[in-house]
Amino acid sequence: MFHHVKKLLLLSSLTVMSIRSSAQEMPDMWTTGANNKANPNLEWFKSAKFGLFIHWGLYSKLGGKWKDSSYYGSGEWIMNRAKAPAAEYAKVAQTFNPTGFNAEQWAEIAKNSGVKYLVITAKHHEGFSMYDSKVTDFDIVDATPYKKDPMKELAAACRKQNIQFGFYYSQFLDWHEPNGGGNKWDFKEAEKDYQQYYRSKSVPQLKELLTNYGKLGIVWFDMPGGLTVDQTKIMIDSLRKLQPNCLFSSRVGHDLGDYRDFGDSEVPPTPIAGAWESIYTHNDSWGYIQHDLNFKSPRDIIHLLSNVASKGGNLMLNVGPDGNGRWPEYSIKYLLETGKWLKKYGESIYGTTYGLIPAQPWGVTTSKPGKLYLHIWQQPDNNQLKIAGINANITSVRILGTTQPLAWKKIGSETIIQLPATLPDARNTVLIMEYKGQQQDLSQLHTQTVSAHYPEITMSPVWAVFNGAASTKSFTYSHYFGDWKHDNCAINMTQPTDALVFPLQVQEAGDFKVVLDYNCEAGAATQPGLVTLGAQQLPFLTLPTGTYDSHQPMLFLQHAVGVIHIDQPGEYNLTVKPAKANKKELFRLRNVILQPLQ
Ligand code: H79
Repeated sequence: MFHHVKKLLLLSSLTVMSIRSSAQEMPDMWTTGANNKANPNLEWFKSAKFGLFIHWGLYSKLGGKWKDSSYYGSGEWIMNRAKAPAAEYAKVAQTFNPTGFNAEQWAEIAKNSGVKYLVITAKHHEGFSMYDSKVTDFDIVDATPYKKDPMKELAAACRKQNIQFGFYYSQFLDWHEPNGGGNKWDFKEAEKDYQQYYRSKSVPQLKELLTNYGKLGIVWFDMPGGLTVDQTKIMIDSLRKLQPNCLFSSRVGHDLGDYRDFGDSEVPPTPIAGAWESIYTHNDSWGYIQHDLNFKSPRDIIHLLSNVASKGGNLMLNVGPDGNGRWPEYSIKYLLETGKWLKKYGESIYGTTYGLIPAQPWGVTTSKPGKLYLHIWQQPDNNQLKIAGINANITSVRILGTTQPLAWKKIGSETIIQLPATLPDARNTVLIMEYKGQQQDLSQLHTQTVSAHYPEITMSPVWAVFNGAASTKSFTYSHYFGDWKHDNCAINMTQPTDALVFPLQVQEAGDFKVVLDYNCEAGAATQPGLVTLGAQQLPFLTLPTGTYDSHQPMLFLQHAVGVIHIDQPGEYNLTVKPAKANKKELFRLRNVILQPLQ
């Protein structure tokens, strides 16, 4: 006999379910927020949704090798990591001759990849200027055999393709200059005059970029430092005069940017209003590394793009051309493949905002007035999409790009859409649901949909209700160097009262294996924990995975703790908590995974 699972009376209808009042603030070690001012210049940016980032500099010529050593991780940091003397590193310029660079071709690939804006490194932390600068001789025209300004051509080629063009500029770090931030292996920290650096290089160069390359969409600042709020304001004002419509990224510092950037390779856990951007690189490095072949697949890119869009943001994806000016073959191939997907399904990305219903076992949603786009990443095994919470009057449901209506019906609060046995795109087929009237914004709803028709249901604690001291924290760490990962975990669970409660909307009865995905330090291992659903209890002991250190991979264990049975569809609460008062926090819980058992 299975225990009968009691329905939760509290959660008797969708409208009274717990809805997050405001999006969660993400702690981050280098991101600052934006100024939140109303800004008409943000309109193009907010509807663009997909941008291309390009890291290109002397590090691209090195390709991840300095002397006899190969480096992994962020290739544009190679000078810093090798502590290469500035004078010696500067000699790389003497052989930097990117004859393979073809602005027209770059812009054409960008166009066919479906990006609406392009941001390229004018100067990264290494201090080398990839454009014709009068401020220094350490630039591509004066210091290399190439002798030409590739940025002039690229700016023109992008405009021809109707792509907004922008520059990345590292305004504080400059390992080539005695007064620039960061190089302490050649220059004494105590002797640095950052003001002098801003006055003599940074600001004059930013002025060149804002003067000589036509209308810029964005100046993408990175790594603020050395300036007070007032000094930053003065700098921004002096630059804005040159191009009042140009957007500045939030990494200009002190919350003075026009839109918000998250950390490198970070997507916020919950939908967020306003203008913001996630940045990712195609492989592990931003700058070209010859031996870095860990490229994201077209499916990965399409999922990343639709996931970011479903939360209301832009994705700017990076490619690292080599020292000859050629893009990695996989980057060309997979970006063009993404572009093909966008040709068909772009309506569900461009000009959209976050989805009005929460993430589903099958995928995510994006929206426009009167339209909900359903991004199907995972087809249910019964070919029926069952969705709770659609309260608008549906007028039609179609596969995007076809005129063939899909059959749908409403049963209670659920909408059931009949899918064809095979979807046209196994990576992400998008349905368009058109409706009249208002659709309630349920994007912050805590409830997790559980269905037996998917291989597994993954639930982040970000959506749990936190009792006692339990809370959530974003853990940041890298595998190699600068290839940041970010995982939100539940923390501070030491007492049975520090419980996580996951409100579930279960669509089908069944047995489910409960798998806890967590990190646990050795000292916290073997502590007793408990998963409960009604009267059912799954006791477990924590297992060690290793410590957390931002410069080490954070290891997670997928620990199967038992089976629960659900008698009938409905609303339930699943809780995870310490079984007794423990000395240490139970673990850092990243996900609760439910696997339907056959
Ligand atoms: O251009 C790419 C990166 O090179 C750049 N942002 C993206 C778009 C970036 N620069 N710095 N960071 C990202 C943050 C780096 C922080 C750290 Fe470190 C580098 C932490 C560990 C290594 C600096 C050096 C702080 C500690 C050691």
